[in-house]
Amino acid sequence: MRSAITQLLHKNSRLNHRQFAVLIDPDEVDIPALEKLVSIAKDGGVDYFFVGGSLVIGNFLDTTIKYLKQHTSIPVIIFPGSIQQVNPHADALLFLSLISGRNPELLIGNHVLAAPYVKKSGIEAISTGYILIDGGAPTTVSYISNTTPIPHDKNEIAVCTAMAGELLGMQTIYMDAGSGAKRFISAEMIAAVKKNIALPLIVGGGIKTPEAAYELSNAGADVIVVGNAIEKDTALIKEISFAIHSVSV
Ligand code: 1GP
Repeated sequence: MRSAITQLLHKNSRLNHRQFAVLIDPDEVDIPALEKLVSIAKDGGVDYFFVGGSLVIGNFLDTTIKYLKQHTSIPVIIFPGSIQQVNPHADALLFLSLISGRNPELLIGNHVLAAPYVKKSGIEAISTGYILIDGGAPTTVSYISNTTPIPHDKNEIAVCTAMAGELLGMQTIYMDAGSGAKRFISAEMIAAVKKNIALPLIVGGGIKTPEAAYELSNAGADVIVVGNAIEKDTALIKEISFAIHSVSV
């Protein structure tokens, strides 16, 4: 099983090199939009493309992944909302277990169904403890997953959940307020989680400005994920990337 991206995440986390992932929802792009994204992302020093979503309706996922692979050397990582989003052309796949929830299908059920396809495809699977945090309003992911996010101010629940993920052998933790969240995860919660685990920490949901990206990177997020805000304004890529990469710890 390949492990290049997992190793890269761990190395950058050890070295305190903050990283930036642009999340692409395949339902929201076409070829001209991808062309523009790729050209700005190359200039802007984007570290990863995440591709996927809780609900992907169209059939542009495969084209999106292939386009990104053909036109950039930026690693493409699938952030799957369902088994249907497993695709062998990406560099890696976040093999997510929704550990903040108590829905057995998203803790282990879907994984059993996906495992043979993932193994057969040879894609790098990054075991990821996925933790949903309340972002001020129900999001697609909280509705679709049928789980209750951890309350915004309950840092200790987030810390214990992340520690459990680490003890279970997961390779990274992804704390998410959900796409389009009204408020992003607090810097205090991120700092508390970071202090208690030695895994790369991915953070996303509702991050719309370079200031927010800086604050959360500075608090300990190894990878900042931005989707919605960039869909609305691609030019934000450069400013957010600059903010994240200017954090020195
Ligand atoms: C959602 O973490 C991602 O799962 C990104 O969220 O679209 O709000 O940036 P946004």
